[in-house]
Amino acid sequence: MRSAAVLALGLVALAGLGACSQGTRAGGGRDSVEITIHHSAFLPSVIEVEPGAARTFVVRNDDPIAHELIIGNEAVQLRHENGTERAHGAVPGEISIPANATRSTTYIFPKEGTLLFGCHLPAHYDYGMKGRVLIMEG
Ligand SMILES: [Cu+2]
Repeated sequence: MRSAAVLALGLVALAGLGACSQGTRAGGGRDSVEITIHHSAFLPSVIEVEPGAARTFVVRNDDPIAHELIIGNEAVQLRHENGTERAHGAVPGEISIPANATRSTTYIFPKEGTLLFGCHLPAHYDYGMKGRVLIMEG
C-alpha cells in the first residue's frame, strides 16, 4: 500500500520535472546546502562540494509522508537499504525528516571521490530517491 502511494506521488513528480534535477551549487550560503524533497525526489539531486568541506544540509520535506537523507558511499547506502534502523539523527549525514518538516545535518566530506545520498524507507531508493555529491575543486 505504502509503496503504491509513493509511486503515485512519484509519477506526478516525473510529469512536472524536466530540468530541475541537474547539478547545482549550494544555495543559502557557502556552508549550507538546501535540499527540497518533493514527490519523493531530492531537488537538487546532484551537489558539488570542495574537497574536505563541511556542509550543513538543510532538508525540507514537502511531502505528506516521512523521508530520510543518508549521505555516504555505496556501502553505506547498501547497509541502510538492507537495515532496520527506524530513525536517524545521531550520526552526521543521517537524518529522518517527518512529513512537512525541515531537518538539518552537518557532514564533512573526504578529499576526493563521489558520495551518494538517498532515502531508504521501503521502495524509496529503488524508486529513485537518491542523489550524488561530486567532490571537486571550486
Ligand atoms: Cu523517502
